[in-house]
Amino acid sequence: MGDSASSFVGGEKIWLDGEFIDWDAARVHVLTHTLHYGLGVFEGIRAYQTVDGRSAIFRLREHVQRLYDSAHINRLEIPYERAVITEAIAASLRENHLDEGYVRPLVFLGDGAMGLNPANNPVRVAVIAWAWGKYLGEEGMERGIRARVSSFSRHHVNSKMTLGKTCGDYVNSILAKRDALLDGFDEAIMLDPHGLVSEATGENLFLVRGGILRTPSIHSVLDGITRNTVIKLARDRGLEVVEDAITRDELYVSDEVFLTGTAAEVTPIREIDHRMIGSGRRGPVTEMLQRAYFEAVSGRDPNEADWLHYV
Ligand code: PPE
Repeated sequence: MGDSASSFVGGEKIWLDGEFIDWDAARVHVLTHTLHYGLGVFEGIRAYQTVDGRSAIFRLREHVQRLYDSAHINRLEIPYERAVITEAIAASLRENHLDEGYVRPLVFLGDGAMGLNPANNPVRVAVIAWAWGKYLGEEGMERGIRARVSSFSRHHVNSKMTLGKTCGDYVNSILAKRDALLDGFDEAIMLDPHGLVSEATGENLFLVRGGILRTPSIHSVLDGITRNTVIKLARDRGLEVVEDAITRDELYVSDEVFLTGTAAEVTPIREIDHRMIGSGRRGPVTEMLQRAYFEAVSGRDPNEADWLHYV
């Protein structure tokens, strides 16, 4: 996960089941159901310092909505009102004195019964905030990263259910990511079971070809909030955006390819499967959208003030 993941620094407080407790006290029993079978859901949210010095969470409403949607898809009932979770997310930044940071709400099944019918296991919620630098490295943001198409397929839509951000689904991502890193790449791009391009291990994918922005439709990918953001920013700037089926070889002949995600933000790809993409460096459309993205998250874009939730 880039160099940022290895330099993890713990914070002060974690919100667990309704209250803030000391960071080191937020531990769970080994019978925690989600630990065994992966049925849990989570979010990844970023807060940025804005131009006026205040800190703002980017698209908090949409992230909270997706958390509840993910839970609903998996038949997990979150035992708190949305307003409580929303406030816990903002408070987690304040409690840990973070002006900028990443927030991870996690809904998981606690201990109780083992086996595949977790009828009475408690649904537990944690909200954890920490400082997280550039997901794919500072250098990658400017130069672009090197990716490979993974030999692992993305889940079939009727197995993963792509609108849910489900813990266990990430085993698939970890398999692809670790192999890509071991083989000297920065990230893996995954194909769906039909062989069409879906997304990277924790990011959506876009390409630019003939001046048109193209991205796989949400039938095999997470409905990324950064993806949605970039589509709007691009359209507002007069770019045509098509949500479509994309083949592997189309990646190779694109002028530009980039990834989007809360953690990865907008990260250019300069090479895929040992083939140079475009000119082999961050392209002009990617750079323009990257700039537009950082203007939006930092409150410099007055058109997108609605997307900010001040901490
Ligand atoms: N696809 C996947 C599979 C995915 O996990 C993410 C987010 C995205 C697309 C982009 O979605 P959005 O963040 O709404 O634009 N991945 C999160 C987890 C990263 C991690 O390593 O943990 C994230 O970016 O927060």
